[in-house]
Parts: sequence; C-alpha cells; structure tokens
Amino acid sequence: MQVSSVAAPARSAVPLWTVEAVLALYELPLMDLIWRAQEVHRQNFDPNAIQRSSLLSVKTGGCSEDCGYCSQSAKHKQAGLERERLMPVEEVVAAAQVAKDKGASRFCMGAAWRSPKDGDLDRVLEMVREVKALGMQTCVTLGMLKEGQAEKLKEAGLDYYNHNLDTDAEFYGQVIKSHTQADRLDTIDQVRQAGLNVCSGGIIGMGESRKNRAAMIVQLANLETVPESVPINNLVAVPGTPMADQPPLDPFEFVRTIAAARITMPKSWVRLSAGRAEMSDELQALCFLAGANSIFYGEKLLTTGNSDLEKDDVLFQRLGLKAV
Ligand code: SAM
Ligand code: DTB
Ligand code: SF4
Repeated sequence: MQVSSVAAPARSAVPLWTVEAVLALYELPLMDLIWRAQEVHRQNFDPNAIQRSSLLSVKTGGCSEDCGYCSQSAKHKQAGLERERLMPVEEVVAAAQVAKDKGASRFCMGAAWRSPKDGDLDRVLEMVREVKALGMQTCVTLGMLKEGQAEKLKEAGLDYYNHNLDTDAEFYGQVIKSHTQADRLDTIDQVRQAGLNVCSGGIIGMGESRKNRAAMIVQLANLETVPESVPINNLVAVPGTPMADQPPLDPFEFVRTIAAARITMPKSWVRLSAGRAEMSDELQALCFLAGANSIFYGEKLLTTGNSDLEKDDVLFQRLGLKAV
C-alpha cells in the first residue's frame, strides 16, 4: 500500500503503518502478538497501572445523527430512550465529585449532539472549569466542532477531546449516513490545532471485516500526531438500534485489536471501553496484557450498563493492579 504521499514533515522520520503490516500483526499467533504488545507496553508504561475514568452523559438522546450503533439517535425510537436536556452544572460537578471519591482520576462528559450550539458550549465550559478544579483530568465528547469552539474548550482547561473515528473510511458509510468520516477528521484536526489532547478510537464488532479493523488502526496511528488516547469499544448491541442483532465478535479478535493499537501507538493510553460488562475477568486480564491501560469505572457508560464498581475493585486486587 502506498502511503508515503500523506507523510507530514513532522512525521517524516517516523515510518507510517500500512494496512498490510497491521493485518500481519492480527495474523500472528495470539501468544506472539501479546508478547510483542507487552514488550512495547513495558517500554512506555507501568504494566500494572490502569487509569480509571468515569463517564457521564450530560445531554442524553434526541440526536439528529443516524449512527447505527447508537441508542441516542432520534431515529432509533425503538431504543426507548428518554430525551433529556443539558444537565445543570452543579449536578455534573456533584457526579464528578462522587466519581473522584470512588477512585476515578478522569471524568468524561458526553453529549448527544451532532455539534454543540454556542450557548450550550458555554455551559459545558463551566462544567470543564469546575470538574478540573476538583483535580480531575477532563474529557468531553460533544460531536463536530465549529471554528473557535476547540480554542474555548482549551481556554477552559480541558485536557482531552474525544471524537472517535469509529470505523475505517471504507465501512463508515454503512454505519453512518448523516455525516462523513472526513467530517470527523476535520474536527480531530481542529482539536489538535487548538492544542488539546486528542482522544480517538473506534467500535469493533459492528460487522466490519478484520481488514476494516486494521485500516481503522492504521488511520489512527498515521494521524499527523498520534492520538494521546485511543478508546477501543466493543459494540454494545442495544435493542431498538439497527445493530441490535449483531452477532458478538470473537473475544480474541477484541484482544488482537487492543494489541494492534498498543503496538502501533506505543505511547497512547489504550482504553478498554464499552462492552466490558459482558467480558469475563479473564478476558479483561488478557486485554490488560495486550496493552490496555484504562477502563471506564462506574455503574454506567453513557446510556448502557458498565461493570460493577465493587467487582472492578476485586479484579484490581486479584490482578495486583493499581489505579492511577
Ligand atoms: N455525539 C458525539 C459523537 O458521536 O462524537 C459524542 C457522544 S457518542 C455517544 C460517543 C461515542 O460513543 C461514539 O463515537 C461511539 O464510539 C461510542 N458508542 C456509542 N454507542 C455505542 C455502542 N452501542 N457500543 C459501543 N460504543 C458506542
Ligand atoms: C468512547 O469511546 N466510549 C465511551 C466514551 N468514548 C464517550 C462511550 C461508550 C458508550 C457506550 C454506549 C452507551 O452507554 O450509550
Ligand atoms: Fe449522535 Fe454521537 Fe450517537 Fe452518533 S454516536 S447518534 S452523533 S450521540
């Protein structure tokens, strides 16, 4: 695959990944792949330290977009979600304080918007300022940004903006028709230009091929600046969405995807994100071994359930993991 024409000057010394090279990683025997991922992981991180992030949906449902996996699209009425308004700042800060008291160091606020209106953004800026003042790392995910909005978030003290590629350029149009993957890349670029850390990853298990998965990893790893944070979500097949009946992915394919992300993006936080509630303890341990070093911690993701807090604490103890 010819990719050299997209090499930016800042990256010229860093060889770009090709889909073939990442597919070759996927095709390694699992033990060899995990060994390579663990080597890379140990060169860059404490292998026994896992960051705990809590999530809060600050504006739920009624989204204009048609993302096939999402319970929050206005088109997926069968998902039966109550549409809610943007939460008051005090309630968000109170939830962040609870998350901090329970041991989360990072707080991620999500809104079901195609893009934020300026008035709504002002309230989110206040949330960011106040959550940051609690001493937590902050992340928001608000959809596509218009010019100037990323800068305002940066000024408010935001650490990370989450905007997932979700899937590769080829498969994207089969899952989402209301915006393009190029729109996503444009927002990621604005976030980067504003000096924010980029959090961008994707969802697997949506019926994409292994090649699509590898191509998504390549797109992320070859961004002009590698995203500092890469969430890997396993599809939560929500009843009432077009993906409700999607057969579950082979769990080892999930582990392989974590390993591919770790090897191609050695210094990034690789986040074992949605789908953890359905995973066994042993599978989660394999994900950590493959280089995942962050989880969502708390009873809820945005609209769906997450692993039990107490169960996570026991798992950390059993595996000798420390929370950071
Ligand atoms: N509306 C904004 C956006 O799409 O960027 C922010 C909120 S959206 C819910 C954030 C991310 O949640 C999506 O990019 C997707 O990766 C993830 N997500 C949503 N529904 C999911 C599901 N059913 N399973 C796994 N991940 C999901
Ligand atoms: C990300 O990559 N995963 C999180 C966070 N970023 C915002 C969201 C997962 C949502 C799972 C489905 C739900 O709870 O609605
Ligand atoms: Fe809206 Fe985001 Fe859900 Fe897409 S993923 S429908 S943009 S909330």
